Order: sequence, then structure tokens, then C-alpha cells
Amino acid sequence: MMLTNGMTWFVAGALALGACSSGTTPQMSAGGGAGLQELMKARNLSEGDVQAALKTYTPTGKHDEYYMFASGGHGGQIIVIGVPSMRILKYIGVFVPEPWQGYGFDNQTKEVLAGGKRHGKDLTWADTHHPALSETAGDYDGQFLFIGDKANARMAVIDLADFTTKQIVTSHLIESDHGAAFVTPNTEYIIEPTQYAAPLGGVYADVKEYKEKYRGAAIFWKFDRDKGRIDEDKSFAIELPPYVQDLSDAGKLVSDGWAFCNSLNTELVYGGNLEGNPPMESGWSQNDMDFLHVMNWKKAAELVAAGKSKTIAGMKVLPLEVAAAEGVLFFVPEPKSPHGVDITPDGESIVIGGKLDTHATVYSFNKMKALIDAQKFEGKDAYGVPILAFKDAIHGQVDLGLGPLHTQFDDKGFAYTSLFIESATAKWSVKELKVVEKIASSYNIGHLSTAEGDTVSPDGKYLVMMNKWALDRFAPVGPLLPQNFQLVDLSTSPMQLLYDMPIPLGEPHYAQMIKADKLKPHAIYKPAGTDPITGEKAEHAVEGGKERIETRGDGVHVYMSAIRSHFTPDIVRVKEGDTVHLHITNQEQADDATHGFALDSYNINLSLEPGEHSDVTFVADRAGVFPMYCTEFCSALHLEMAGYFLVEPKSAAPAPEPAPAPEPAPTPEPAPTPEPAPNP
Ligand code: CUK
Ligand code: CUA
Repeated sequence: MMLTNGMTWFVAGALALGACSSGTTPQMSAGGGAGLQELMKARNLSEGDVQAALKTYTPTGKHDEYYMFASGGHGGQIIVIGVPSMRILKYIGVFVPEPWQGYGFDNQTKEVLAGGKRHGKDLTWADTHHPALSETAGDYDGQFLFIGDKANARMAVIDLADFTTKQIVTSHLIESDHGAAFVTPNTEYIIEPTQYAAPLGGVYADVKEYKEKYRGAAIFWKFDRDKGRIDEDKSFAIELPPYVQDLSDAGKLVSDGWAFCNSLNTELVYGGNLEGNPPMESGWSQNDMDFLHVMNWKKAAELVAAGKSKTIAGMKVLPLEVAAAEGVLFFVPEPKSPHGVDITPDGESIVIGGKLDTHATVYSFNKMKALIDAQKFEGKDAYGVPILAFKDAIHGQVDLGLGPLHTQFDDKGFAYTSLFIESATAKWSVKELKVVEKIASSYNIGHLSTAEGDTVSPDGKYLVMMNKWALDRFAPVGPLLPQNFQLVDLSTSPMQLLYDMPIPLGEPHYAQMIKADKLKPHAIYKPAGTDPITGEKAEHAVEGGKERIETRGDGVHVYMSAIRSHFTPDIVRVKEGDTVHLHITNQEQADDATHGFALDSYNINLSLEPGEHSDVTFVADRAGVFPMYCTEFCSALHLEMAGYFLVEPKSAAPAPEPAPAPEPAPTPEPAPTPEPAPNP
């Protein structure tokens, strides 16, 4: 490992420091400095290793410089990671229940999850791909976070005031998405284009009618920042040909008002390998060129407002022929089956990864805009969409290496592109279209994230490579290995690999990194009795001293307080078959004074964070005695924070339970082999 001068200086400095404090020669001392060398020897660490450790180690009580929000893959969650320490700070429950946060257990969060039901069905997983932080003037503002679910075409809104999911929306217009979530520069809209084409609105048509009846669409979800919610009524979609839209991104600065999306299947192939057709993988890759979609979303919004849309599955849709005729949708050829669309910080260049090609293609927004303004097209596609000439629309191509996918930026005019097949990241100059250096990843990098790397003012500084394979990086854990995030220091040349972080929630796709001081989450819900989803005092908030149980027409209402270290009331008596409404307020107003509330057999587990109010409605359909208890070790008397939920059987004088029918005699199992006695 090459040693930089800085490193030599640092180790020497550390040694000198050790000498100072111990007053003996560094090499012989048992003090800090000499200890360092002994430690390096004992742990077989190089000076480069020590340097990497010093750059990532974050002493006790110190906070990280950045938050990284990473997709939690199939887990339907978001992973919050501190950078550079790479410590996991939180999993945010998004599309699936998250028990520790009580997410998906009380009425409030069940309703949030219900927003993501498809055709009335609950879904217990998601394929989360791209998290997107809210932006103001093209820069992360630290207020909101969005993420899409590729599998089920859903979009979630997370409020960073309390790192809690507030809303999930889905449109039955489409069946899947991919280039989601990406936000416009002032978070006017959150973009969600389809991946796999299907008849719009969830209707049936045989796949042989692919060209005529199958369609893509790009949904623009309108975000109401004051309410912190997507406004479904003000959202719209642009109908697209069934080209299998892939990644997307919104223009910024010079390209504000435009959105870009690449595509994979201008061949209009739909599989059928048992029916004499090529399989999708080769069928989709026949044409040398696919189409970069260039969409004028501001114009589309105006046309929709002017009544030029039709409504499908409750969504206002700008028809393809209108989008093509009225200057909303244009195509530019792009090398076959590309991946990734990333816009440079100045908004002028659009970078497309070649995936099957060694190049990234850099399009010039100004050139494309000039062609559009001059109505200079080289033709139209089969659906009547004007096509711009490739050679007139590009700034150029850069030969990066095998399998370019995604691109991020720094503050010095460099781009960083992941090379999936080569397992590396290429650092290159956007202006000169020249590779400066590369760093290897272990192995098969997908996305990558630099600090604020897709905003108008990236920081550079750190790069995280999100690798699809981990192979030999970590202690083995069976056939399903973690995936691997690798932290790289961008402040040195060459770039330096600092840290390997296993990611046990796969498959994570994208992540965004934001300066930590932009976030100001609150620690307490104020006043006590706040509903975290609305942010307002809950209708059934309970005041200390006014705890009570009321039987009303709609069931039994239990107004309960939680405060160290008891629930009031701590005995609740209901009758079998009663509808029970638990209204529980955590009266605490101190940091981290969270109580849990568990009720066995009824699948109830709440997290009552300081000041939080939760409502739970359920039918007490099982008679018996159910201890209820606090699930957070909140005080020395935490175990005593318990009570009884008594469900009296229906009949006044309960008959003893009938003796259970004798079970059929089980087939005798072979006697188990006695386990060997464990070693002492
Ligand atoms: S996609 Cu995952 S590596 Cu869904 Cu963003 Cu490219
Ligand atoms: Cu409250 Cu334990």
C-alpha cells in the first residue's frame, strides 16, 4: 500500500504524541504512540488500514457528518446510516410493519399502510428502490424523504421531523415502477414512471396486443409541502409507449421543468420463449438504440389543468397523442438497453450509463432544447413522438469501462460512474469526457452515492459504493450473503477505500447522503397526546388524572396513560365479543422516555414515544386473561409496568372448557440422537 506523506506525518505525529505523554521513547513505550505500532503489528494492520480507521472512527458521543438514507430493498424499509462511521442509526418502517416502532399496529399507522393496498389487498413486502430527499432550489432541504416500491407501484412520504412514514399512495393506473422516487427541484412533484408495461388501469388484454394495448406512464405526484402530503387529486400522469421505462431524473437550473427517463424495449418484445418468441433478455437487446424520453412536465401540468387529460383508474392521464403533438414528449436515441439517468449539478448534461456498452453518453440539454425550439426532428416513432437526432443532441461519449450504470457528482466537476461488470467506480471529468482514475469495488457495484451528489451543489467528500455481492468480505452466514456498502474517501487522490459495511436488508438500490446539520428532528411529541401521523393533538388524547373506561354504543373505550412506571388503568375488564378502543397517551415529555405496550395473542405492540398518543381498535374475541406490559426497559421498575386485560367469557356462569378431543396417537418418532455434551 502506497503511503501518502500525510499518513507518514500522521503516524509520526501520533508516535510523537505518545512519546510526549509517556515521556519515553516511542518505540518502547507502553503509551498511546508505541501502543499504536504494537496494535498494528498484533492485528496485522497496514498504515493505510490505520489511516482508514482514523478517518471513519467516530469517538463516543460524537455524531456523524452525514446521514445516508438507503433503500431497505425487499424489507420495504429505509436504512438510516451515519457517514463516515457507517453506523446504522435506524430502520424506518415504510411499506411493511416495523414492530419496534409500533408501525402498523395502531389505527394511525395501519391507516398509513392501508394507503398502499392494491385492489383491496394487504401487501407484506415491497421492492424499495430509490429514496429521494426533498429539495428546495435543487438542494436537499432536510424536510421530507420519498421512496418508491417497484413491485407494487407505490410511493411513500416520510417526514424527517420524526423519521416517520406519513403517507403511502398507489395508483391502479400502473402495475410497477422503477424510476421512482425522483423529485423536481422544489419538490413540486415526485416522479414515478412505470417499469413493465401493462394495459393502463389494471384491465386485461392478451400480451399479443402489447403494441396496441400495453402502455407505460410517468406519474407526477403533486406534493403539498405545507401539509407534508401527496395531493392525489392534483397529481397526473403522462401516457408513454410500452418501451419499458427505466430510470428517471428531474432537470434542474437550466433544465428545470423537464424530466428524463431512459427505456429498454423499443423492440416491443414481450417474451413467449415457449411460444417461439425470443426471451425478453435477448428480445429487448436487438436494436442498437433505445429512446431517452425527454418530458416537459411543466407543459404537461398546464395541459392537464386545461382539461386535456382523460381519467383512468382515478388518475388524470395526458394521452400519448396529446403529449406527442403538444410538445410534452420527445425521444432521443440512446445506446441499447441503457441504465441510469443522472443530471449534472448545473442541469446542462444528462448522463446515461451504457450498461451493455462501455460508454456513458452525455446529452446536452441546451442542444436538445435548441432542436426542440427549432422543431428540428429526424422523424417520429410508431406512436407519433418526435425524435431528435442523436449526434445533434449529445455533448459526447466517454469510454468508462465495462457496464456503466449510475452516476454521481462532486464539487470539482467530476462525475463518478459505477461499472457493474468491471466492479469499479470511474472518476471522470464531465467537461473533458476523460477518465481520471478508478477504484475497484468488491464486487459488482450497482448504485453509488456521493455526499449530496445529485443536487445543484454536491459536496463530493465521500462516496459509498453499493455492491450487489459480498463474497469473501464478511464472516459467512449461509447461502444468502449480506450486500456490501464500501465507503471511499474522495478528498484524496487516489481515492481511498475506507470501510466495508454489510447490509443485511437486501437488495438495497439507491441511497442519498445529506449533511447532518440540515436535519433537525424533534425528540418529543408536544404536547403530550400528539398523534404522530397528523402532528396534532389526538381526538382521544388522555390527560393525566382523567383516565377512565367508558362503555358506549360502539364498544368499550379505554382512556389510558403511560408514565414511569405504570399504566393507568392497569386492569381493563371487557366481555368476550366487545369492540375495544384503546386510547393510550404517553405523558412523558423527556427525551427517549419511550414506553411500549404489548398485549399478547391480539397482535398488539405499540411504541409510545414521549408525548405520543396511539389508538387501537380490536374485537376481544378470545376470552381469557391477557397480561399487558411495557416493552421498553424504561426504568428500574420497568418490569412492574404491567397490568391485566381481562376478557370475561360470554355466558354469565362460564362452563368449564370442554375437554379437548383426544388427539390421534402420533406416529412414534425415532428417539433423537442424544446431543453431545457441550464443552464446559
Ligand atoms: S436500479 Cu438497482 S442498481 Cu432499481 Cu436504481 Cu440500477
Ligand atoms: Cu415503560 Cu418499561
